[in-house]
Amino acid sequence: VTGATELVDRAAEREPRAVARLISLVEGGGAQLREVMAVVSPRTGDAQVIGLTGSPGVGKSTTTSALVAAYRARGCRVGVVAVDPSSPYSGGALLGDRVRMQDHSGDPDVYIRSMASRGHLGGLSRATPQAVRVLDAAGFDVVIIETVGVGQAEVDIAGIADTTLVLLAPGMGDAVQAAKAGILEVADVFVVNKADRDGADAAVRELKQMLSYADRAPGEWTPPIVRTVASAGEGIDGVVDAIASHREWLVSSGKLEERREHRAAAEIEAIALATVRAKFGELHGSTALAALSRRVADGELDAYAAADELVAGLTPA
Ligand SMILES: Nc1nc2c(ncn2[C@@H]2O[C@H](COP(=O)(O)OP(=O)(O)O)[C@@H](O)[C@H]2O)c(=O)[nH]1
Ligand SMILES: [Mg+2]
Repeated sequence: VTGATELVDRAAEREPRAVARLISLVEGGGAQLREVMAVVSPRTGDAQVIGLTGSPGVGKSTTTSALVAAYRARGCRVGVVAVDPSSPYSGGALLGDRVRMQDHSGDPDVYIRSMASRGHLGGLSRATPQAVRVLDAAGFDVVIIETVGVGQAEVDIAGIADTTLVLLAPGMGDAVQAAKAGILEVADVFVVNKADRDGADAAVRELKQMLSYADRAPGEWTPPIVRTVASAGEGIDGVVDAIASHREWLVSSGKLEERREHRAAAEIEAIALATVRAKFGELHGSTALAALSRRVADGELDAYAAADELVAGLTPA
């Protein structure tokens, strides 16, 4: 097996197969995951991570493709992680996505990866944060994560991305939905796509009104609303500008550091909890647990004290 360092070097030299291999390794979660992450982590921190979420059909994939083209035109290398069970970019489930993304196929400075989502309703893949780190370490200047906005997904993506775009389309009752789902809190930029359709003005008005209700402390970021016709590439420069403005605000306000520390904390917590859970799994049916269970059942020990004993026993040797 090729060493992690060599793979990361090759990925940075724009070898798509090395990038693919690294992401497969982190997705697989096997023994090499740790090795890869140890090599990858010190090389991260330069990529701008953009999250893109919204209901199915609002134009996320079309917008992603247009953004890839816009960033390529600015000389950036762009990685895309598409976490969308309903429309993988490859695998042939949706011809539309495949055709659009073919615009970028053969470009070594664009890497697109579909990942299966964790839940059946969408959301992020377990390995999404690691995949983003791999792309960052491989020298992609911009990493776009596309995910369907269902349930927890928006909140998850806001935890990973530096800038979160929420896409809406006229006539989908999306603004109301957005308010309900708490999307207003996670959106750094609103994109009203399909502005070629009736109802775009109404959607923008509705959004503006909702934003005006939110109390923002002085110096807080106010999400701009950008109109696009992603299928025609219209308004995409406006989205790029809005992302750049948000980025400037993140840096000048110190929020970028704060967000990245929150992200690291969430990542550590998830890994630590998974480790503890795995250790508990090993314990299940163990003699230690059996002995404690007997004492609790007999009323000799309370369950809290027993749990304390068990947790203390989990400390790695
Ligand atoms: N009229 C119109 N159609 C669009 C626009 N953007 C995307 N579409 C179409 O909307 C459909 C869904 O787009 P897609 O990007 O797959 O949406 P996703 O499910 O959010 O990823 C496709 O048929 C697109 O061609 C737009 O700005 N105007
Ligand atoms: Mg899509």
